[in-house]
Amino acid sequence: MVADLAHSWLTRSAPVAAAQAAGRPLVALESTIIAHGMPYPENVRTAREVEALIRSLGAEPATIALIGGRIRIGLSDEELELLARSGGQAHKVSRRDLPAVLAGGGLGATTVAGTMICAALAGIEVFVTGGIGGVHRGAPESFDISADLQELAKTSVAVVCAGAKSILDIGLTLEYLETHGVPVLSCEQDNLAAFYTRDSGFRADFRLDEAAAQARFIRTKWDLGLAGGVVLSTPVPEAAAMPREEIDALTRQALAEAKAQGIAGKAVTPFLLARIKALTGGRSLATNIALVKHNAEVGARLALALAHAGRGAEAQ
Ligand code: PSU
Ligand code: MN
Repeated sequence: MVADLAHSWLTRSAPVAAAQAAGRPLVALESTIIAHGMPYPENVRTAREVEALIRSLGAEPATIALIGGRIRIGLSDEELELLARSGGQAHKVSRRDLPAVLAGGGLGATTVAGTMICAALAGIEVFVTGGIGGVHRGAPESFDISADLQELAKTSVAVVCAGAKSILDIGLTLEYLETHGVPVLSCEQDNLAAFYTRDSGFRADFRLDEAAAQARFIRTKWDLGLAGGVVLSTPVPEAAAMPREEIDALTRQALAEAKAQGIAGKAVTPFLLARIKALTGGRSLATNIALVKHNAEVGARLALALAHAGRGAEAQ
């Protein structure tokens, strides 16, 4: 009953509905990265290129946002443009904000947590983003822990990302995920990626390079009734990665500025991203775009593999 009521809030685009009816693999995409994570016009260009990339690999992209009181699964070009031009005026929608923005009929850009909720409702198992939110540095004082982590604990969607940004406390983020039983998979390397840089210095829980192996892992978790997400980390391509010392120094500077200006709550992550972009003269944006595209490739392959991976022990 509850699920039926929830479904009454969903509107699928025609391509998404057709793909699902045909049993083709889908990949969900978030919209906070468009409205709050990147400036115009790079944001909309990246969104379109990521969608095209996923399509070229045989999966259907489904960018998710809240528009006019509906949860929209799959957006038109004009709708992507609307979000991209919102200049951060769109609401940043995490679990807490979903009912307010839906009931109010406003424009909502979904975070990792918000997108996971909507993807799960729509029956989409794979979701590609840039980097997940996490435990912020100084969280023992500020209590700033992204709602993304709680969502990973309970909502059964695989989240493909370039790890977590070094604006976060990656060690504490991994501790939190372990406590909540969220497996952290890595491909292409043993360690978790650190968004702008390839190596966080922390080992992921399991390294699985092949999409088929990733899909078997994920299918087995869900077969067992172990609800909740899986993180699949993959590093930014070498050529686009930023030097670690540089990004660490700029991160410290941006964090100090945020503190001095009293930036808090949901404004923290967009502020840090924008400051790091300014401090790197735009180079961090190029890195961000490259990593999202690479994540899209890994995510599309995973979606295809999951579509082929049967359920149950015999299927293995
Ligand atoms: N990572 C990025 N760009 C982003 C975000 C993460 O590279 O725009 C967004 C995601 O939507 C993520 C959110 O879910 O920031 C986390 O925000 P917070 O720390 O306020 O939970
Ligand atoms: Mn926060």
